[in-house]
Amino acid sequence: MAIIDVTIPDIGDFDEVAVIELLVKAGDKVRAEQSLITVESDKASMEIPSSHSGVVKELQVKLGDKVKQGSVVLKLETVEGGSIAPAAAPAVAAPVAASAPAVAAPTPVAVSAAAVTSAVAVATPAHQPTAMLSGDLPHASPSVRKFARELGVPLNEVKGSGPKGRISQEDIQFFSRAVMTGETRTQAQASKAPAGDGSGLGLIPWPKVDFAKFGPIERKELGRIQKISGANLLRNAVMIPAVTNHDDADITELEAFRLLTNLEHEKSAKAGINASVKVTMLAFLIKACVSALQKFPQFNSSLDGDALVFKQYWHIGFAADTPNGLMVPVLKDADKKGILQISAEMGELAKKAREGKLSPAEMSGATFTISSLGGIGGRYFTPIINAPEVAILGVCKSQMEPKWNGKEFVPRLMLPLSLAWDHRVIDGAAAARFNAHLGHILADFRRILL
Ligand code: CAO
Repeated sequence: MAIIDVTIPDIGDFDEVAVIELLVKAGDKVRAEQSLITVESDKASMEIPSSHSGVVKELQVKLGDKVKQGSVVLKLETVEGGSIAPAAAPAVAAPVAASAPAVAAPTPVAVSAAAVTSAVAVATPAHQPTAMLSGDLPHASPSVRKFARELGVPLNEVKGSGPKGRISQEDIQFFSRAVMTGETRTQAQASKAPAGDGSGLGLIPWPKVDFAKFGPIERKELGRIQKISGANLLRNAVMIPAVTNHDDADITELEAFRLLTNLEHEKSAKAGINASVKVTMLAFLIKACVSALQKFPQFNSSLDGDALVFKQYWHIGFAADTPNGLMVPVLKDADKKGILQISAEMGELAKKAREGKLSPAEMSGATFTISSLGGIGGRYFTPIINAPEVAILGVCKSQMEPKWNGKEFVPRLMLPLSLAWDHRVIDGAAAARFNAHLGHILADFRRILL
């Protein structure tokens, strides 16, 4: 047994973040990886986990405190063998050296333009405020704060109806409903509206079924990433009027070029020349998407109230399947990088994602996302847009198909593309042109130089 300091780990690009929630108190028993506090910057909320199992001796932070990497969160009396073993806790980064301060990787709770949807979850609306960082934290209980975070509701924009403006769960529901429907509180209160009159969603309750009545069952809690992504997916699915255009791209020549490049790399590697990067189809897709995003800038924008924000940078998120759930690392400045660099960086980001070592910064700032199921299979699907982005490209497995060339059927390798887009920003003709441009580039990649 020993008393150690549990400190704030590497939290990416943020200098200082505010403590917005205390999840434990002195005397509490905690497990390694259990969340201790929630911190929030203007871009992200994350829970800071314990690096060891033990008993909390003394909290060293209070609500509203500003902390940074290395700040001591609490003093912990450890139990033997209670530290994080990398093998036992793949979702947690930074194995801890015996004499080093105890740190574990933070878990993003609401990272702007970050992790997980179909591709994506954990995205924050464009109007996500920087609130709660100063001393005047909105008055709300931890459970209400948690509820707000799950719905992506910015607490400082909610008017509390309780004593001294205290925010209740009902206030959060009103706020989220008002954002979706434009309804005022008075209308909402007056309306126990029947479905179909246009106010509110008017949904009937979720069915409650005693499954065990019909056969044996096993109940398993959702994982942390699933819980976070679920709330974000729901918001994105409900709030975005999304449409999907399906198309195919002829990648016969591009795939032949990719295979040849990889073969040459293998030969060079065997000859001792350092050329080990494996070029993937996704790297070409990222580059082709940047070309399409530059040609059709509204796809690289975000809605901000009644305005559109056009981004002059091209950061592409890509969905990565990991043991902890779906994550969306972001490849920054894809316009400035070549296929080899993109392939190498994607490989590193995907590895980090699988090991649970992505920092919030590595999951933030995407302007467009690609979700590729190409290595697995399928034909087409409708990905959910990662708000506040306005479009996402789904990619499935390429297949050899007979194509009519005007004289005869010839075998061509066809890549199925599914582009989902926000109809408030984009229209069907633009989406069809975007896909056509992608197809044009992928059919002959030299066109990207024109
Ligand atoms: N068509 C046919 N084959 C494809 C392909 C495509 N569109 N895309 C990839 N492949 C092949 C690759 O060539 C590779 O084959 P070899 O091993 O023979 O070279 C194999 O599939 C595996 O590729 P990969 O998946 O490892 O590599 P990638 O660059 O295509 O993808 C990554 C990387 C991180 C995106 C991927 O590993 C992954 O996690 N995909 C799942 C994403 C996901 O779940 N999206 C759905 C979100 S909705 O819930």
